[in-house]
Amino acid sequence: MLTMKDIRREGDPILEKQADEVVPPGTDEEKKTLREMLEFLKNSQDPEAAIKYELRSGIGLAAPQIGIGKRMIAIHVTDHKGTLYSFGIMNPKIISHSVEKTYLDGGEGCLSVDREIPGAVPRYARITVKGIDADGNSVKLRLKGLPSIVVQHEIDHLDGIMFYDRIDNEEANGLSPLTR
Ligand code: LHY
Ligand code: NI
Repeated sequence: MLTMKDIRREGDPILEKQADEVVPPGTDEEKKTLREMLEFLKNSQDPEAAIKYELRSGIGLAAPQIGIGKRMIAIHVTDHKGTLYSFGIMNPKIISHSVEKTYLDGGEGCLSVDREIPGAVPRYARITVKGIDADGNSVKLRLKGLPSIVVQHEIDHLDGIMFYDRIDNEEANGLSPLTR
């Protein structure tokens, strides 16, 4: 099982690289990795497991963060309405997005960054993402709110981009924030 020991921290070169596409539908090992990433997020949000394994609570994870330079992300997050978005996707691609942008009120954090970095990170308010799930099936998802922001944060990791690279308080000034 994955723990904080497996999480690469800022400064690790793998977090600065472009991750490789997974060859569809993904090998059994790649599918297993994706399931383990999702399991890590679930454990991190389970109060007992989090204490037992000393996990920092997380809602999203990208494969490069566990040292695997492949295009795979996992999300386990509840939106403002209480709907759970829990999935792993290989080769996630934003195929369309809103013109409207937003930012997370209070800024973003990162499991690979052990310090607080204030600042607003402009993100698309709504996105449509396609990719392949952990069973090897094609998926297409329409997302808004927190799930949309998390997916954009995770896809950035696949392109070697950290949230602080995108902090732009001036742009955010003209946007309406998303409150958690
Ligand atoms: N995980 C962050 C986490 O706290 C994701 C995140 C994204 C937090 C956006 C806040 C805003 O679970 C990661 O850093 N994954 O890359
Ligand atoms: Ni991150």
